This record gives sequence, structure tokens and C-alpha cells, in this order.
Amino acid sequence: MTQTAPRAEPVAASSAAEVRAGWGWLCGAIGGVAGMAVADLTAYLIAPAGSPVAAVGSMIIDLLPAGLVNWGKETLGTADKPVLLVIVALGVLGLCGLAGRLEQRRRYAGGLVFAGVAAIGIGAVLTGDQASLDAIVPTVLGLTVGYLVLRLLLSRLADWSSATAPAAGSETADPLEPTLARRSFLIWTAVVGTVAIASAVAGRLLIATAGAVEEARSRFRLPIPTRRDPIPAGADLGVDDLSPYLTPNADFYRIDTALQLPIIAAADWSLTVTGMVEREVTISFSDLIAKPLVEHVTTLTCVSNEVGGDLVGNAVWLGYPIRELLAQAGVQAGADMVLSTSQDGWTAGTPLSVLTDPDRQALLAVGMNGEALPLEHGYPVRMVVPGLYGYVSATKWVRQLKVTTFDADQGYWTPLGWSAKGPIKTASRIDVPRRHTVDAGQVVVAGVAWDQHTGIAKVEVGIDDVWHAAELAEATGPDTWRQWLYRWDATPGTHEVAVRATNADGQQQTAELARPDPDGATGWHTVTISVR
Ligand SMILES: Nc1nc2c(c(=O)[nH]1)N[C@H]1C(S)=C(S)[C@@H](COP(=O)(O)O)O[C@H]1N2
Ligand SMILES: [Mo]
Repeated sequence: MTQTAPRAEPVAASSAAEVRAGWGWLCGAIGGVAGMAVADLTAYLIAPAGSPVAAVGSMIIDLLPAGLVNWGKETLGTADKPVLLVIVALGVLGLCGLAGRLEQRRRYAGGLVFAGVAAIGIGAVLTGDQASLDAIVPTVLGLTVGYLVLRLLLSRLADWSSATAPAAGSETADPLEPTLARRSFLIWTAVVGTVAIASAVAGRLLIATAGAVEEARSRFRLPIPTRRDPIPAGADLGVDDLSPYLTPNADFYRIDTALQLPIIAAADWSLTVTGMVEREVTISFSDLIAKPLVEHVTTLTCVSNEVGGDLVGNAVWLGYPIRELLAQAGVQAGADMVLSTSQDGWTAGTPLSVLTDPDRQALLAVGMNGEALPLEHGYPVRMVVPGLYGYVSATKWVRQLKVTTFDADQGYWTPLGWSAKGPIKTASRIDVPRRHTVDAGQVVVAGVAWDQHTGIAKVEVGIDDVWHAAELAEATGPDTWRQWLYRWDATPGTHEVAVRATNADGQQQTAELARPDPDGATGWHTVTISVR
């Protein structure tokens, strides 16, 4: 008896250390769950392609030998993806648990492991098919939060351990303190753990829905248009750094008020024409794509675009003319506006006359540059109206068209101080040279000019206020921008290079400077170029 007594304390101490180590693993794992939750929720909100767990899963599929992948598909069937995601999640939990244990021994050691996990996630996201810089945000944010959660829980655990250890010089610790510290740690762990798990499950479900919609979107084959809008060979001058005639979808500017990207499955979409109509018409996605669709190239511009700004892009849109749908509903006399409403409640008020104009291709668009609309550009259906700024016409995720009047209704931006009507103003922009220091000799000055639905007839380049005609590229018609180019014989010194366009009505772009609000910026885009 007396021989075993001295051993009792070391045994207890070492098992207490083991228990602490166990808690360290748990704290790390909870940090990992919190991190995945934040990553998935952030991805859902801002960048659906940025979920690191899913991206790592896809990367694993890409790295594994095809035989193994096929074997997985055959044995697991449709469960293959969930199983893979669970494996990835368990891997993250394992690594984060290890991080917890290491952090407990040495500050920042676990942080290094978290950083390593983040690096894998970022690598996977950036090598995915929809890589973009935004897409790394979820991973970075998630693992930062995860590490902070780990630090928080470990500090509670440390409080408990120090309360348990008898204070130096005293026989026993205050019996109350360890209990309190222990309870505090356990409560924090339970609460943070539960919230993390619940958020992770919610995040995964949301991102999985978004993923399924995105997958259906990317598989969707656009119907063949009944009318094409052939692009002349001379539409693109092929100058380096000059905006291409057609803006690739990945580079197309994005403007909307949506904090959360609306995720709409095509099968769940429908659009209702209501208000001052003879009969309400509701159309489903399958009805819409079965209609005769037309293809039209239209340049979209944001009213917020500053002089020289980049909130403008040109795309081939495929869709159904809105006038046809309005005709089916039968517009009542007295109406002068169509208020369109999106899935997320945003609205735009468009002049009825523009939408019913037989010479204007105002579309309910399903396609953008040969593919289904990207989610952030309005999937499955948006409006595109030549000649009007986006805020009064280009409703993305559109669900309702209400035929009404400008007296009775107003679009989202009107009460916020923007003009109720937003016809596009004549504008031009210098894209090239991108660097504003050049060598003397021939310098290509090039850019784009637009005045949708009127068209651009002339572009001039001013070198220190002496104006020269620029060469104009072709275009599909008046609804798109035109590239322009001027070969400048640059002499050493500092020069002011400006551009101004004249539209097809003979109206020269105004030099008068105006801010974007309330109805679009004006002024000549001017750059200072120093020639060596
Ligand atoms: N649902 C919805 N649609 C919207 C907006 C919006 O905030 N919500 N913004 C509009 C504005 S101001 C512009 S300029 C265009 C931009 O379209 P894009 O993001 O496809 O370039 O969309 C329009 N459609
Ligand atoms: Mo806009």
C-alpha cells in the first residue's frame, strides 16, 4: 500500500496531460469545422466556385488515376461526391486537430498547419475551372476564423489548466476556481462547437444547391437562334491591350445590389407579365427556350461608369424579344412603363415604347457569348435592352414584368436620386497605350466608343487640342461599341491625349464634365502621356 502511494500522483498527472492533449485535438477540430463553415457560407455569398472543400474534392478527382475514379463511381454510384467530400472534410478535421495539439505546445505552431491547409485549399480553388481571385477569399477567411476559434478555445483551456495546477507556495488551489474555469471552457467548447457544426451543415447544403445549379448551367446547351447577328471580320482590330470587340464573360463587369447571388434552378424559374394587360401571361423556362430565339450583340453600360471607366462590356445575347411576350399579354392603353422585378426584389422601370419597338432587340436573354448566362449575370433569365443604362433596363434574375406608368411606379434607383429614364450618352474611352510613358515614334492610340442604338459615326483623337480622325472598326450595328485606332507620331515631351466621338445623328460627345449621378457621366476621356 505504502509503495503504490508515491506513484499515484505521476499517473494522475500524466493522464491529466493526456486529457489536455485530447482537448487540444478537439479545439483544433472545432476550429476546422468553424473554418469550413465560414468558407462555405462566404463562398455561397460571394464566390460559389470558391468553396475549398469542394475544390479540393475536384482536385483529388483530377489527380487520381482514371481507373480509381471509375471504380469509385461504379461502387458508390451517385454517392461518390458526398463520400469524397466527407473524406476531404475528415482530412481537414484531422489536420486541424493536429494543429490544435501543436498550438497547445507552442504558440503559432498550429497556425502554421492552418496556413498549410489554406494553401492546399487556395491551390485547389485556383486550379479549378472557374478560378478567379475572389475565389480565394472564402478559404482565407475560413481558415483565419478557424484559427481564431482555436486560439479562443485554447485560451479557455489554458485558464482551466492553470487554475487546476496548485498555485506556487500554497498547499491547494482555491477549489472554486478550477470548477469555474472548467465550466467556462466546457461551455465555450460546446457552444462554439455546436454553432460551428450547424453552420457547416447549413453552408454545405447552400453551396451544394449552388453547385448543382451551376453544374446544370454549365451543361445547358443553348437553343439554335432563328436569327443570328453575324460579327463582321473587321469588328476587332486585334490591337494588344485594346478591349476585344466581344467581352469574355469572365471579364464582363458586374453590378448589382445582391449581397447574396440569387441561385435559381431553371426548372424553378418562371416569369409573369402582369399589370395593365389584357391577360396575365406566365412563362416557364422550358416554354421560353422553345420559342423562336434571336441572337443580338448589345453593349451594356452602367450609369455609374466614370469617364474612362470600365463598367461597360459587349456580348452576344440570345433571347426572346420582350415585345413578343408583351403582345401575347396585350398591353392596355395608357401604360408607358414596364417595371421589371428580379428574384431578389430589385426593380427597373423601362419605357414601354422601347420594349415594344419592332426595330429594337430588347430581349429576355438566356445566353451570353454562347453559353447560358453566368449566375452573376442573371441566370437563368435577364433583360437586355439596347440603348438604355443597365439600372433602367437590364434586370438580372428577372421574374416579373408589370405593365404600368412612370406616374404610378418607379425602379429601385429612382427614389435614391437617379433619373427615372436612362438613355445612354455618347462616350469614348482610350485603352491603349496602357502605360503612359512611351518612346518617341509611332504610337498606337486605341480604344472603344459607344452610343447604343444610335451608333458611332466618327471618333477623333486630340493631341494637345489638335484633332485627328481615328480609324473606326466595324460593328454588328448601332447597338454596340466600336473600336477605334489612331497612329500617332509621338514627339518627346508631355502630351495631353483626348478622345471624342460623334454619333450617327451627327451629335458630338459633349466636353462638359458631369458626374455619373443622376443620369450618366460626360466629358472627354483624356490621358497625359510622356514621350521619351
Ligand atoms: N437583379 C438585378 N439586376 C440588375 C441590377 C441589380 O442590382 N439587380 N443592376 C443593374 C445594373 S445597374 C447594371 S449596370 C447591369 C449590370 O449587368 P451585369 O452585372 O451583367 O454587367 O445590371 C442591372 N441589373
Ligand atoms: Mo448600372
